[in-house]
Amino acid sequence: MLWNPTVETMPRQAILALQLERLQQTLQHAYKNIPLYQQRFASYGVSPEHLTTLDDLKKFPFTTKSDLRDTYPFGMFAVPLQQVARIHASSGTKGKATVVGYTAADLDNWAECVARAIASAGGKPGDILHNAYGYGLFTGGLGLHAGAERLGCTVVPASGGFTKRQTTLLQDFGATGLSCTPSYAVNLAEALLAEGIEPGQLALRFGIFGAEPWSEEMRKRIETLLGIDAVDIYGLSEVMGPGVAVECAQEKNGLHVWEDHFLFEVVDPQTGEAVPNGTVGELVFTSLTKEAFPVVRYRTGDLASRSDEPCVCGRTHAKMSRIKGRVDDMLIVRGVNVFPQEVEAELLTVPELAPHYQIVLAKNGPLDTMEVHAEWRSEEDSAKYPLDAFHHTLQHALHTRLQIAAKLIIHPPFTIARSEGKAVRVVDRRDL
Ligand code: DLL
Repeated sequence: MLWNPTVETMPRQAILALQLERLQQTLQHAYKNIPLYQQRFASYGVSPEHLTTLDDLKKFPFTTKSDLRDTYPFGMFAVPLQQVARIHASSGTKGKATVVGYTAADLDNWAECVARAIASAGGKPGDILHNAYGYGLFTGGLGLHAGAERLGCTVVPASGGFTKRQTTLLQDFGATGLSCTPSYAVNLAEALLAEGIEPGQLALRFGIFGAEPWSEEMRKRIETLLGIDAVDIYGLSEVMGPGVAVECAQEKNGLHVWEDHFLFEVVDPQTGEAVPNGTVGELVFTSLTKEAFPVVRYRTGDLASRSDEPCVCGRTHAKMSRIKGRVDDMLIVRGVNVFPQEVEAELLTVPELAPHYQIVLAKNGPLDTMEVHAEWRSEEDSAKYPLDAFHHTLQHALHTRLQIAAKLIIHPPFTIARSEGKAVRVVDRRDL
């Protein structure tokens, strides 16, 4: 179902015209009200008048996470604090939180984007959405909440954690949709199975999962475990929160970016130059309607490619691929680039392994060591295999895929720590 058919199927030419108009307004607004943009534009010798085509955006400087940290907490707000209706923050792993603000109109647009996203995932008015994204400074909980209400769903604001209570609520309230991180979806599915609840016994029909990277293999696992359609939703606090982009349940192949609110570029992370469609690079976003916290060419650190191919669902908004990894979570192990999702994809080709894993990096003298910790799905599965041969085969497959040798350790069921929000996939002890 399309929540806003007029906008979601707008002809490309109309989208581009709308983007140009809104981009000009955004640049003016940011330039006038945020000292960092004034200084930065000046040092590049540009001002908002220099933008007469969408392509002119390339003349403008990038904004980075460190710009947001340097102006902590409210230095990037473009309206007086009295007009800021809500604040969110992302904790980040390094240093200070990134603080973002929303006016009432921003919150309204956000709810619209998320309503479109839930509809794209297969939700409709009257659905019961069990929302297990964390509520609080994290944008996941309140973001999905407002969008679901806008769509006309009944929202169960479960938030993260207290898994036993969640499984009870899922059964008793008859949720038809589930929103949480993919790793928590697996956690919930296992908890349900442990209580003897099989997929299909619940009323669940669709899930809308994001906030962390996940692979196609993980999607298949979740769909089987819960008997649902699992759809990828993307977003980040700096740009808005969840709902910047979403897959459609029809294709499940790439995420439509709501281009009436966001303009996206894909650039080479090293040079900052645009890469061709289909080539993976760093996603860069410019907001087009935000009042409190406009961002111009914000470098997300997320790696994906772009596609302008028409989609069977009828939506005309361009697509980004699923996130392939982050510029900064690409592990460099003994000089080789390793993406945690590659490890996930290889492990999950083995049905007897649970969808939980952790990569541990350490030092042996000057040399990096890499361990991959995996887990059997059940005691019976672990008993099925002649351990040495299995180990050897899988370790070899990992080596071939990653181009680096890793020590594989397979643990008994339920030994790897379960996530309640964003999963911790990598433990890097090399600095210790
Ligand atoms: O994670 C917003 C969100 C909430 C998105 C709920 C989807 C669902 P932050 O905490 O600011 O915001 O983290 C943003 O999470 O830059 C990506 O690296 C990662 N991320 C978000 N969605 C996806 C996804 C929320 N679908 C950071 N696939 C982003 C892969 C994702 N990574």
